[in-house]
Amino acid sequence: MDKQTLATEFSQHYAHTPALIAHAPGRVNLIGEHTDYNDGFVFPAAINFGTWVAASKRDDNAMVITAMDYGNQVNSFSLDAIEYDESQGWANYVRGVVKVLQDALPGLGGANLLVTGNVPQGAGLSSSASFEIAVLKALSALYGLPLDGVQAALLGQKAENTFVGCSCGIMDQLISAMGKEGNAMLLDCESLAIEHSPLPATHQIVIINSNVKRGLVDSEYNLRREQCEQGAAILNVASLRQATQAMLEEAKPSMPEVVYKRVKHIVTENARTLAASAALKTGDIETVSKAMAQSHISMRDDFEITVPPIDFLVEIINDLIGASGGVRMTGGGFGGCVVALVPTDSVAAVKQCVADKYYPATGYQADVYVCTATQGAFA
Ligand code: GAF
Repeated sequence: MDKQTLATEFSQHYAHTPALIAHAPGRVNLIGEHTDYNDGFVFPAAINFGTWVAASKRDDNAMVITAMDYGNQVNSFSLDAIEYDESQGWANYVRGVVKVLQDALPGLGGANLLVTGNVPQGAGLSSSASFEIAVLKALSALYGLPLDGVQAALLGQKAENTFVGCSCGIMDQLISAMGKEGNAMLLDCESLAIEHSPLPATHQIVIINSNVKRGLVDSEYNLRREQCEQGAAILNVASLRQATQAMLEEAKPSMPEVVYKRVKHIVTENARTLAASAALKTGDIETVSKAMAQSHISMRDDFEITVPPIDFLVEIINDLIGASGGVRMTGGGFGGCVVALVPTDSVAAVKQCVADKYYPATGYQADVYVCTATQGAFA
């Protein structure tokens, strides 16, 4: 959606022009899965799919939101009483961020919002984080509230944890707020230190949507988090960031097998994330390739968050590109997308391979997006 079209739509809904338009991107995670809420490392990039929010001030205490992608449904509430709305699930992302923003910073007033986006939903590309960050950007700009990218991300995460009910980590909100064009971002989820890292000009980010859908809240995501916390408690560490392979092997006899496997994934995934991000810097694609392949196997066998159609996509793309690129599931899991780093001259072959093999083997139709890494949220 271009800004002009959104502004025109806004005028039709609210009978005046918007004061501003904010945008926040979705993300793809190249490697480092479920490590964020264990204080570990992740390596995502912001992508050229996102959420747009057009906004104007109101002179009362009401928030009025029109969702273009839900048949122009309207949800409104007073800043004085923000409750969870069972009837319009999408509205709770706005209600949640407004509540935490209001608690964190004084000066917020009512607003009219018009929202639209093109991040595929339930696909592991962070449509909800992009929605949260776009609303936070729009409202903080509208009311001149001093909210930087890291604070916005922390508020978005808090809204999701405390209001929406998903115990997500910080990765999605932080990359949506802080992404840099042409770069992936190595994020230390303990210190929140960020290192932008240019993506190689020789490769493209190709995302293959399996179209196997599974909402995070409904999935086993929260259970994985609990199992990681159980592992940290058994190992007597504050978070699995401190766990090592040696500690894990020593504690193995006193650990339920499932917890052992979850911890093993986190410990090895942190190491792979650091190895892959360092290798990408020096153009060592073979190491990146290996790390992504092992990451997928670990998500499949130890963290148990992949599904057969996703495993199939990874297998056929891996067979095709080998060590010239990398491929793995991306995001929370239980469906969603595969991310591949593909040499530019192999992109057409990857598309063809998916078109030829995926539907006959699985009964699902895939969508393929050749993406660019974009800048984070702006207003
Ligand atoms: C989801 C969560 F929102 C993130 O915080 C992260 O844990 C991810 O799943 C898995 O790496 O996107």
